[in-house]
Amino acid sequence: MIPPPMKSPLKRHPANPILTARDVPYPATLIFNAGVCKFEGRYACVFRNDFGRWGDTKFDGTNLGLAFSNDGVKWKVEAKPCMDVDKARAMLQPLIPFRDAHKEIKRVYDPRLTVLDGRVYMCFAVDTLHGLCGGIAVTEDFEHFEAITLTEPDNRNMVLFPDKVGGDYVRLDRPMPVYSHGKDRFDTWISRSPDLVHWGQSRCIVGVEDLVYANDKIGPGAPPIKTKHGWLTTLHAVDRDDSRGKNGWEKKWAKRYHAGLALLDLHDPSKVIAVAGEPLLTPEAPYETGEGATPETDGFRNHVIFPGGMVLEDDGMVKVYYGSADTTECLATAHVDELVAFCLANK
Ligand code: BMA
Repeated sequence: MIPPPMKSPLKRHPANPILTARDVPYPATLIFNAGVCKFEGRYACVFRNDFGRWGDTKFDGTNLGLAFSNDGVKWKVEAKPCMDVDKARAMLQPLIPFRDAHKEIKRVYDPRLTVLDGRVYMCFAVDTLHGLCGGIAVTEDFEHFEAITLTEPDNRNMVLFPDKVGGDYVRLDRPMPVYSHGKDRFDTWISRSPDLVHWGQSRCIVGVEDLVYANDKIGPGAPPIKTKHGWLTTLHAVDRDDSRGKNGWEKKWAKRYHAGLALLDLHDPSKVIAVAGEPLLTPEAPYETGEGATPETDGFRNHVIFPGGMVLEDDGMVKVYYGSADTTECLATAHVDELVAFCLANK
């Protein structure tokens, strides 16, 4: 008899949501999809802030806020965002030399942080007049950012590995092939680079069909962590049900986003060792589903869990940070060995 799939070991933190618009000292409405890392003795968090009127889906803008923490749970938000659209345009202008970045770049969002060789690399999505791109920038102080590369459209949800593999930088991303698929149906890809600028050897490593709980699209979540069993990496995995009705601020929201988990070979991460057979986290808590619909719980898009940060502590505990209902930032934890076992249960 086949044993039933192991349940996810991940536990929601009792302090959830750990970061909301109320913690932010400038106009802020939706605080979510943050990148989190440990850098110079403290936790750093760069979060997405879509600001406007509560309940109104027409936003005034998006910027990236910055917060620090000593324990990874309680955060102090800095007085100003670390990136807004004007700063992003100036930063990205060298990468689009024959176009005017002020016209070209519409917004920058969904930051992911990777510490590599003592510096912080930030991957982010960029909406441009000519499509959705993925960018990588580097910083040492979260104030000065230097842009390194920008993908062709359409691609986003890029995450960088925290170590080189076989001398190359490695990233996961999610290209968006609309011509061949004609609809949402996106998968997780891997690419390598000798210098962070030139990317290639691209392979699709996990397809939607590999996750029984996804029927729409899947892609990277947080940057992977290194374990002795392989690279452990979160995914976002979407199941769509068009019979779902109003579910948040929009008239209709048919998608549900789960967190998934995969284990990739340490020496060749294009080889997938295992993909967990059940979601790592599925929307259940009121701040994820919008149940109760208080202003705090009725999210912009309910039933969305989007992992964006993963921190491995010295004692083996793993902190997984995730955007909840595209409205707040949350935390869940488990031991790394339990996470690996959860993945391998489906091997
Ligand atoms: C995607 C992106 C994410 C967001 C998700 C759910 O298309 O915009 O930033 O979390 O949808 O709304």
